[in-house]
Amino acid sequence: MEGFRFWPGALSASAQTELLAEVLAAAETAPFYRPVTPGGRPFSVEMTGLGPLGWVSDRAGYRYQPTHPVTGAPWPSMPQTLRHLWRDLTGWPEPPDACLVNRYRGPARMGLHQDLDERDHGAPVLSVSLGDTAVFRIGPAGGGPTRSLRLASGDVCALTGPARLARHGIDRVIAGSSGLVPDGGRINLTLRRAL
Ligand code: MD6
Ligand code: FE
Repeated sequence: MEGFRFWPGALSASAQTELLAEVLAAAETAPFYRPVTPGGRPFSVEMTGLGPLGWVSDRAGYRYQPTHPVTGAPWPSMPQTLRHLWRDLTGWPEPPDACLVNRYRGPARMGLHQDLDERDHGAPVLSVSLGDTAVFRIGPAGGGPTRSLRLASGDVCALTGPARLARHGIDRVIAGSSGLVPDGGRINLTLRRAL
C-alpha cells in the first residue's frame, strides 16, 4: 500500500532494551490505565503517554490533552531516541508532540480504526513495536481488502501520505514470542503531530 512504510529490525536489541527501560521508568509516574470508549466499553489495551500531549478516550470522546487522566499530572517527556527516530525515518520538519504508549497483555487487541484525532492528517504517524510479536492488519481508508503482517520487537512502521488514513488494527499478540518485556506482552509507541 502506497504510503505504508516498514522498517523491520530498525532498533537493535540494545536500543530496544534502553527504550523499554525509558518507557517503563516514565510509567512509574504516568501509570498505564485502561481507558473506556465514548460508549463506555473498556479497552483491552492499557495506555499511557509521553510528550506534551497524550491521546485519551472517555465518555466525553477521543482527544489529546496535556495531562494524564488519572493522576492529573503532565505527561513525562518524550525520550530523545524517539524524537531522533521520528526525524531520521519520517523526515517530517516538526518534532512529534505526542507519543501514545499501548500495552498489550493476555488477550488484548485493537480493532480496525483510523487515526483521525490529529489536526494535520498530512503529518505521518510512526509506530515502534517492543516485546511480543503482533499480528497487524491494514487496509485502505475507504474500506476494501485488508492484509496482515507481523510486527516484531524492534520493527518500526509508518502511515504516511496516501496511507495516513488507512484502517488498521492489532488482531492478536503472540504470547511468548519475545523475552524483552519483563512480564511478557507487547508495548507499542505511536509518535504523532497532534496539534
Ligand atoms: C499498535 N498501532 O501497533 C497499534 N496507528 O499497537 C496503531 O494503532 C498505529 O501502528 C497509527 C500508525 C501506526 C500504527
Ligand atoms: Fe492507530
